[in-house]
Amino acid sequence: SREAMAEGAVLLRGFARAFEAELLPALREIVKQAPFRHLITPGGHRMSVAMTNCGSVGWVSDSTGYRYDAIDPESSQPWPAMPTVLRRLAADAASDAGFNGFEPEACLINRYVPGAKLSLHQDKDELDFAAPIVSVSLGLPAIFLFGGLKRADKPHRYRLEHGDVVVWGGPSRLFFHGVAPLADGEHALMGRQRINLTFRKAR
Ligand code: MD3
Ligand code: FE
Repeated sequence: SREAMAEGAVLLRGFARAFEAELLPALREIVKQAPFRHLITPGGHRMSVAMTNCGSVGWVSDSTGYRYDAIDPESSQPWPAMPTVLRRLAADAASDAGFNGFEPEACLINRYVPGAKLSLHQDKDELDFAAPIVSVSLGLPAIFLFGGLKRADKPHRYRLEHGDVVVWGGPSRLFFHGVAPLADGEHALMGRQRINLTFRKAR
């Protein structure tokens, strides 16, 4: 199904389920090479969400700021390559939402355990705001908070479940958003966690 969340934001419920059999083993391989870690924000806070990346660049945060980097600072090696199944999932979802030819460079992989959250923020570290962002939710459901261009805009709440894909383009690309503290639970395939993939063009 295809649902409009805001101008340019399209929710494709269950879209990733067709990719699951190839997707989950591919994610396991990435995490072996580049394990999840808790990044430190420039303000000195340890994020409750654990992160890793695949692709030619990855998003990192440390005391000096946020950036896209070709090298994983933990291993001093390039990030794992983006597997074909991830590229295909992102490109197929983008074209379903009206963005043809989406070729993401970066895939940020976020892991939430019960209680983990992501405070309201904007994604502004990319150079090309015309390119969409594609996000894939796996595992436990989460309440996604979706505001507006101003931090004070009251967020709408969406429950994102295993397999849901959202394509964010147009005006919504710069909207404030976040994730409410994850409720406890057990997912049949993913266990006691939520994994979110965000595919982006970084430069
Ligand atoms: C709306 N991740 O990594 S995905 C992030 O569930 C992030 O892990 C959340 O926000 C997560 O930056 C939300 C959905 C998402 C991603 C990027 C967006 C929504 C967005 C950029 C602009 C607007
Ligand atoms: Fe974000």
